[in-house]
Amino acid sequence: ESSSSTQGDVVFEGHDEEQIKLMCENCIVLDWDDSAIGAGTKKLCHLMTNIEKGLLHRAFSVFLFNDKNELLLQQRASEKITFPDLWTNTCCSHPLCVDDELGVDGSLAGKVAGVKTAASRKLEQELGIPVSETQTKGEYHFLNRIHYMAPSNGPWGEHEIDYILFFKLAAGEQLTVNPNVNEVRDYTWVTADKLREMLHNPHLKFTPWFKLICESSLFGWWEQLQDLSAVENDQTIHRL
Ligand code: DMA
Ligand code: MN
Repeated sequence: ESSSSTQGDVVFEGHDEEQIKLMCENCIVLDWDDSAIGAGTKKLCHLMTNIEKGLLHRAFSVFLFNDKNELLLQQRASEKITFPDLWTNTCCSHPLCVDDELGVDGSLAGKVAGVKTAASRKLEQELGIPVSETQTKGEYHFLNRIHYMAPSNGPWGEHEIDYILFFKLAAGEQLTVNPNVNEVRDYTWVTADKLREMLHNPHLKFTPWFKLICESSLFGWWEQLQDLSAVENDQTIHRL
């Protein structure tokens, strides 16, 4: 779909131009076993009318921790078409339907490698964390995949197989954080106790996937941050 085809499109009325353009990106369309079966625009993949017919795509959620075991949270910009203004984990997005993000051989290891490439691309685009820093100052750990569906505002929603990635900054390292205001309204580093307090604050709103992950597994994983070997590389797709 070319960007000219988004002009005058009623579903984009009143939305931000930069975010409308991103709706032309090609997401990876999946069957329920997480095999790629095609490409679909971000727009197509996030319309509830398509999701209700079973359209499913690949996504990732990064949880980035510094060397004090604090997690970086972001508040989504008001410009975001889906889930604006909500607090969430460090960075979420979609690997695109291109060779270095698809995973060439269809193996889980290949798909994880593609998702990590996409994660570094988006950590730079959303939070201004240079790709060179995620490549050298810490390590990604693939934990598991979560299959979930969640409606957003208006005609929009999510239906994804979401790769959960922890990123751990190496001891003594620091990252450059310089948010893109079109993507990120605010950010903060939190301890587990601080996050628990935020989750109980009725004035703060969170994304549905972040709430699901907090309720199911985040705090347990967080306690094992020093050695994730017992919880990483889970082959099961968890249907939430
Ligand atoms: C989509 O995130 C991915 C998940 C796991 C919900 P997003 O809406 O932030 O994507 P993007 O940043 O590409 O708009
Ligand atoms: Mn999505």
